[in-house]
Formats: sequence, structure tokens, C-alpha cells
Amino acid sequence: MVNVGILGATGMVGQRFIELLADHPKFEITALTASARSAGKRYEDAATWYLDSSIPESVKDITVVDTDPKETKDVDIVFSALPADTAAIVEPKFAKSCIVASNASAMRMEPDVPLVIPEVNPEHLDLVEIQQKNRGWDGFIVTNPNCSTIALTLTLKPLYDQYNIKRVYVSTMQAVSGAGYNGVPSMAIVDNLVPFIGGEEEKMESETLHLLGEFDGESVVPAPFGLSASCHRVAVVDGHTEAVFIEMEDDLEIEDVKNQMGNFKGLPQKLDLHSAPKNPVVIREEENRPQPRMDRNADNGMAVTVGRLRKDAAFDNSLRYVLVGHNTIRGAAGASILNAELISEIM
Ligand code: 11C
Repeated sequence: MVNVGILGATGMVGQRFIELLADHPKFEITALTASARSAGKRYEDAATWYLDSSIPESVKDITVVDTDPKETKDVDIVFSALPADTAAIVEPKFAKSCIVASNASAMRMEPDVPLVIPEVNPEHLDLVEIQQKNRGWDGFIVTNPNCSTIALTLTLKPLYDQYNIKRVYVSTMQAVSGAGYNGVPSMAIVDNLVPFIGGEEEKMESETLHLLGEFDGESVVPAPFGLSASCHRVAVVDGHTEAVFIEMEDDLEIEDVKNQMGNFKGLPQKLDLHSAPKNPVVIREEENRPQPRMDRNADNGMAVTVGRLRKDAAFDNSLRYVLVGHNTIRGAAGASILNAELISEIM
């Protein structure tokens, strides 16, 4: 077993890490960190558990420590659920000696830090060598994208491989858990919608093109199409919904698009990663799907569900669809864990 730690273990994403790692066949949680207020307490006493599942027995008695590498010796991988400002300071300290699989946005666009979705761009992990050389670290940082970006990019990748994409518009309807809130108290948003999520549109626009970009041996050259995002918070507990509009350079057949997405695997067959979904994109034909409550847990929350896939009659060579992805599983903790599983297999 590989010893792993979770940085920021008491928050919403930290709890997802615990839930997903509790019975992991290769990773064993041996360290949990949080702010100084929680340090020294048993995990069960330090955390207000938000999830529907109960706190796994194996972590209840772990003593929470400060988020400091001196406190987490003997850990090979740390998963970071830290807020971006803390992550920017703390993650480099951990990366001196261990692998940091980060969900935080702080280091994602650093030119020598891989931003990876295993099914989309595993080859970007080659940046690790450059990172270690640049920074003199024995460990390294690998990041996963923002939750809305992951769901969108998993659906764009099979299309990008097959067609010349000209431009993409996306309008999101994002769950409150994305803001780190527990569902019930934050349902003050019921009967309302917030038409702004700070930094989200910029992240979707830059991260998506970076993920689909080519690593030329030195750096990543972003994919060459236009992408415009409008992001909104809605009264849903978990599961981000996105309405996607794509214009291609050439004509397309909807059946072919469905086949490309539905049969997309991404990972080489010989790689059997524990958390990988069987099919990263699940296609639904019903007119009223996907819906967050019905579809966010597809393949343990690791698959993105696409529905309402249709030609866009308003423009030439265009299509539109709606997707739902679990924002704290596929879009956060599950994404970092899948990155760590990939690293364990291939590096
Ligand atoms: C939200 N997507 O729903 C955000 C949360 O860059 O990892 C995740 C922010 C990030 O508000």
C-alpha cells in the first residue's frame, strides 16, 4: 500500500477524498491535515461531516495535524483540497519531498506543472521532469482542472480528435457544493440564481484549451479554437450542468458524434485504473436527461452524462448538448485520485 495524506481534510472536497480513499486497494490514508484550529483533534471531532455516507471507521481516530510537511513524514502522496491561496504557499513545500496531487487552482497554469485528465492528456505528465529540474524538487505537483472544465473537456476530447472545432460556447448551472458549501444551509439560494462565479469563466476558457493542447517537449501549446463560458450558480446540491454549443469547420452527423463520445475510452486498455469509469461519457436519449439528481452518480460519479445531443439548426456545421458531471467527485477529489493512480502505474 502507498501511504497518502489529505491536505485540507475537513472541508467539502477533503471529505470526498476521505470517502473515495477509505476502501482504496492501493492507497492508505495515514495523514490528515487542516487549519491550526483543528490540529491535535481526532478527525471525527474536528470535522462537521457533510456527506450522505458516514465517516469511515478507519479515519475517525486519526489525529489531525497542521498542514506542514514536518507533520506528515512517511507519506508518499498528498492530495490537496486546499483553497488556492493556501495551496500556492504550501504545495511547493510538500513537493520538495513527495508527490502532490492537487485539486487547487493555484499551480494549474504554471508552465512546468502538468494539468491532467488521464483520459485526455496523460502525455502532459512529461512536464514533471522539467518541473523537477527547474525547481530542484525530489517530488512534484500534478494538478487536475476545475470541476466544470473536467466535465466539458471529457466531452470535447473525442470530438476534437475527430473534427475541426471552430468555436465552443458553454453556459453552466453549477451546484452549491462547488462553492464549498453544505447543501441545506446554502439553500438560501432556492428560488434564485447567482449569475457570477468568480474566476470560473476564465478558468474554463484557459484550462480547456490547455488540456487539449499539445506538449511539444518543452511546453504546452493551447488548442487553437475559440471558447466562451458563462457560469452561474443554481439551487442544486451536487452536480454541475452545462449547455454546450459547438460549431465545427465542416459538416457533421449526429449519429457519428454520439458514437465518438459514447465509445470514447481515453486510457489505453492495458491500464486498469481503480477509479476510472468504464465509459467517461454516457449518452442518454431521453429528452429530460441528464439531470443532476438522476445522473451525477453515473459510474460512481466518475462518468459525465450527455443528453439532448442534436444538430443546431440556427448555424451551419453546429451541434448542441447538455451535460451533467459530479463536481466534487469527477470534478475534484476523484480527478486527483485518478491522476495519482495514473502516476502510480506509469511513472
Ligand atoms: C465552483 N468550479 O463550482 C468551482 C469550484 O477551480 O477548482 C472549484 C474551483 C476550482 O464554484
